[in-house]
Amino acid sequence: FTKTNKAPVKAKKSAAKKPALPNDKTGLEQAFLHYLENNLGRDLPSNPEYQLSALAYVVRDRLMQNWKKTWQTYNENPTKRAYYLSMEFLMGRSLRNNLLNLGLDHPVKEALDDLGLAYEEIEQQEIDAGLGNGGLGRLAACFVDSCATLGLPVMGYGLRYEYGMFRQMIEQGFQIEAPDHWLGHGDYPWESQRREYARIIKFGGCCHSHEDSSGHLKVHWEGYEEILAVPFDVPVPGYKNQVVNSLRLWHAEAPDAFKLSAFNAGSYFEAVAEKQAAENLTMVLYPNDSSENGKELRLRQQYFLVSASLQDVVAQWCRTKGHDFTDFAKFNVFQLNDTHPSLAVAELMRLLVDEHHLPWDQAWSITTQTMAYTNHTLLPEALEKWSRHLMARLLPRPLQIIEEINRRFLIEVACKWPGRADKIRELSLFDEHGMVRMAYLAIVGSFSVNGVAALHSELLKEGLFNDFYQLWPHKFNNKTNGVTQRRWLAACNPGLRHLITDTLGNEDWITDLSRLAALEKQVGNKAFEQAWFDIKQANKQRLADLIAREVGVQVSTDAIFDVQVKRIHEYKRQLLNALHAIHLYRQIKLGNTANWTNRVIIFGGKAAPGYAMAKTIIKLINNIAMMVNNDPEIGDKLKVVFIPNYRVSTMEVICPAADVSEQISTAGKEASGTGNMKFMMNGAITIGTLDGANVEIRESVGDDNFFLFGLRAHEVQAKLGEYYPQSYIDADADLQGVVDLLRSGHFNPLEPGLFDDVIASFMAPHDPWMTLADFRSYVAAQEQVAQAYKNQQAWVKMSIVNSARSGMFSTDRTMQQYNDEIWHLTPVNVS
Ligand code: B1H
Repeated sequence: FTKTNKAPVKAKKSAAKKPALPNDKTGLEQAFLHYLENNLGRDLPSNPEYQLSALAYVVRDRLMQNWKKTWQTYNENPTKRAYYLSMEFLMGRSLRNNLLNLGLDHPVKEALDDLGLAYEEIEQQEIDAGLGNGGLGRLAACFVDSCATLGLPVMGYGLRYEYGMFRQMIEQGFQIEAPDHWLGHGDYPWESQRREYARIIKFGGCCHSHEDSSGHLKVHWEGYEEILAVPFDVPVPGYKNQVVNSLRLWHAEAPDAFKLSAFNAGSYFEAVAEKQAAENLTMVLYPNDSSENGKELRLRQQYFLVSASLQDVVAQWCRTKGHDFTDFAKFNVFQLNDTHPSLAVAELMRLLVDEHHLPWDQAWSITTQTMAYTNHTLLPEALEKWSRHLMARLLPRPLQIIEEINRRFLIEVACKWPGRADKIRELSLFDEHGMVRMAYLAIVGSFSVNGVAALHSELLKEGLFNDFYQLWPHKFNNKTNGVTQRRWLAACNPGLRHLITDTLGNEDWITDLSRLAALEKQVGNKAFEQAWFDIKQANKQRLADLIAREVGVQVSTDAIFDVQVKRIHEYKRQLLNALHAIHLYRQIKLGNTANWTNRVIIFGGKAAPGYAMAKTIIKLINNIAMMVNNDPEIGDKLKVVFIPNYRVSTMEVICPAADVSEQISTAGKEASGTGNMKFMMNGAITIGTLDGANVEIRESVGDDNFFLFGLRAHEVQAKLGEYYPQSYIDADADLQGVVDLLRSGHFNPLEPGLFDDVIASFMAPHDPWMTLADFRSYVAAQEQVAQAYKNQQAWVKMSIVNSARSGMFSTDRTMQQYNDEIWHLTPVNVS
């Protein structure tokens, strides 16, 4: 090594002059072999894991170039930036997506071909980054993809869990959880550690206040323990625009000085144990979708994310602007992904007031101009509350700040509703049990509050947040979710990608999904319709192979592929689908098979490990499957399969292959749904209730291209308290038959009583999901599905229309709206 102490300016210039890395077949081949041989010390043919590593390094080099350029562009044009704070980023695999966005997919395949290697086999080696539970986490991943593609200066902030979403195995029909040590399999090629940006996070201790020399009250947070937050950056490339944004994931470590005194005092064992405890903070993702568990470690994780991220942004600010925060809100905006990061409101106040000595009012004005909150659920059990006691012990200073925010807020409430003690009680940030209502904190501290689908946003204003809506109507808005068509169409459905591109004459739809509308002109074009059909059949074969491999069941691609994949939750009503499976089984056994359409009912999804009912529903589905699939009399008329370990990479095989998309939640319960959009884009027809974004999907495709059933949200609401499940059974012989069969123990001959709780749940008058109320209309809608599928041409037409009208469900549209109506960022041009 020669020591170079050149001035940085010069170094930067020479870096800028560096020739671009070769992106042609030969250049890529050489780069690949270079990494395989020199970095990994392997020769061809090596095993595919090494091939993946080598290929990832090749791609990483090319991302790095653009990453640096993007940073330079941002630094040279200091404009407003947005920060997406989220406890979850469900990224899945990155290789294919990165290749697509860099425009390297074709040359890389050619290069590998040349070397006698199969790209498809190599990419299978990549482990999903499962740093999320479901829709909320995957939405964050789609958002950052779209922001990079739009050239928006948006950075994601999250946690680098060492264990992501658990791996689900099915044994004897039961869900078994195994740890997902996704980082333990070697290094993660897409991250770069950035220790120079590490921050200290405080926990515990207590607060003391004293007057400073000018008579102002100053608060000191003392006696706390410190944990180090170390950032790992993951590149997020835009589509062929040279933009590479960052996803910054924080990892917890014990600082070097940690418990040094304890070590020195001879408490070696205790000190090591405590060090380990510090590092546990980011060890594991909490696997609860849509329910809160109130665990101390979860609160620690939330504060850790929020404090590290805000310190990072504030430090960056101070590097260029010193301690002048006048324009802070003009240059920074934080989007809170649900209430999980809502402590950001208190933490920004703390940083501004305690550490940068701003007066409260100025700090509050800045905070309430920089925070924006997205709500993702109306379910009461998912609304976060944290006990004041826990907060007092863990976060004494943020708690004090929340108390002060509340004191001032309640004065505002009293002015709006004089003499209304009930309003004070109902709107207070602290409930009657001394719990902090995190959603209220988020609303009070934000200038924007949005829901994630039109219906959901309306229900927020009418119900849950009505009082806040009356106080601040201008804060409330809707941003209907979307999905990125790069991953969810272009990358996962290459057959359709090529047909669409050939038909439209260009790939503009990859960055402007509304262009798909032009596909509708092809309806009636026999050759196009045939090609459309053939692609679906090929995709169904790919899924049939996966099912054969993972479930051991042979399914025919001539049958309807009827798919429900999502988290297992009572409100999503996998149970309704299971009852329908029993109904079909029973009809076959009764010989009522005139005009029959063969069907494969496909389930997938994880149950939270502590959610007993959801786990029993999985077991029920598997028991039904066992009975149905092994009965020769049933044959291909009906198959039921439960695909284990549903995750992003399995959805990439499933959604291009679905004929029917099951979106059957109890109306008013699913905030939006995003799986519904992936299916639609890939030409599946939805059978669904008027819930979440289904409403908008149906408006887009028209009621001829959507199978609607079930109670409406207001009907569900109106029925509460006078819902009698037995009356539906009395009025419906089919339902009676289904329930009797289930009760008889037909599906659990060796496990008596196993499904008693499930049966009791849908028989209870207080069943909030009203499963039986929708049974008849669901079966009727499914009969329409079966009849419609018989007319292949009409079905293909519906399929084309669904895809053609999916334009508005791109996250490119969603992000454009966030930007136009909330963030107001200027897009950059990197070149
Ligand atoms: C959604 C969650 C969620 N809503 C708590 N709420 C969690 C709540 O770990 N936790 O504690 C995790 C997740 N997830 C989903 O968000 C909605 O149910 C979907 O309808 C929606 O499409 C999705 C994205 O907006």
